[in-house]
Amino acid sequence: MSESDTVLSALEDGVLRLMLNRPDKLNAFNEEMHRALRAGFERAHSDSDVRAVLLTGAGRGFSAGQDLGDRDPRKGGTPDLGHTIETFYNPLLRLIRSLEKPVVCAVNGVAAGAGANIAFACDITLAARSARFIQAFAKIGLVPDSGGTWSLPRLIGEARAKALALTAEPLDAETAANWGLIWRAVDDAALMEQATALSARLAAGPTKGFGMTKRAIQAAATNSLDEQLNLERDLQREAGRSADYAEGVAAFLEKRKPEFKGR
Ligand code: T3D
Repeated sequence: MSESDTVLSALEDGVLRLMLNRPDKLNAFNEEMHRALRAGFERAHSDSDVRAVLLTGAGRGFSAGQDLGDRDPRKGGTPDLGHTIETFYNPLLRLIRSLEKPVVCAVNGVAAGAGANIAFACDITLAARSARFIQAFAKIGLVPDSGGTWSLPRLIGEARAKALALTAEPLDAETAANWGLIWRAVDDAALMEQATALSARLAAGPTKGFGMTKRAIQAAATNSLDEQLNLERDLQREAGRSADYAEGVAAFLEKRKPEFKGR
């Protein structure tokens, strides 16, 4: 368990499970939850026993984004939202994207505002069939954050990105999967079992190779083909020197299951 109850954290079989835990607020982010989630991802970076992360939410929602109770304009003053973005959301997004270990996201219910875009930033996102994704920013006069204006057009194209962002219409999980925003929509009752099995499988895999694969795919967003080919050469050179590569090939030749150590 982490120090804060707002994110429940547990490490099992190489999987660090991080569960957003403010269910009465649909896991909306207050400062404590921001800090606890960041601590979870910082641990994932530094702890070699962590070989995959599973992010999910407690209760009927995944996350409703920023806690608007902390933004009540009737209490006076004008908030500096750029400060929150700089202090919390941007570092979180960078931690998720730069983690050289797989991040699985199990969207157990509604994902709105930053909650939706955090789910889209994870490496493999599964969603319960009943879940919905909402770019709720438009309803309160804000701009999509947490990488939404970057990930949405890349994943689904400008036309769909703009329509989702400007209308804030909910998108069901099945359509999100068909459009390529997430990997798969699964039956509600099967979500956690499938997400846990997938995370465990990834945690038992060649972590170094996974990390470099993630880095390469992300780099393709800004690289030319030549730059990408050179990157693949360099990463393959590094992967070829890993203990997991030697184990993978030996296991193939010996017709047995490989035992990857993540090195
Ligand atoms: O501010 C900054 O730092 C900048 C960063 C911004 C990032 C953002 O994420 S901005 C977007 C903020 N989020 C929203 O605008 C979404 C607000 N919520 C909703 O629109 C709806 O709750 C949902 C569509 C997500 C779900 O609707 P529904 O009908 O299933 O549930 P509900 O009844 O609206 O919510 C259940 C409870 O959760 C309710 O509390 P109550 O009445 O039972 O005591 C509701 O107030 C609370 N809740 C839901 N979302 C938030 C929230 N409380 C605080 N903040 C929320 N974002």
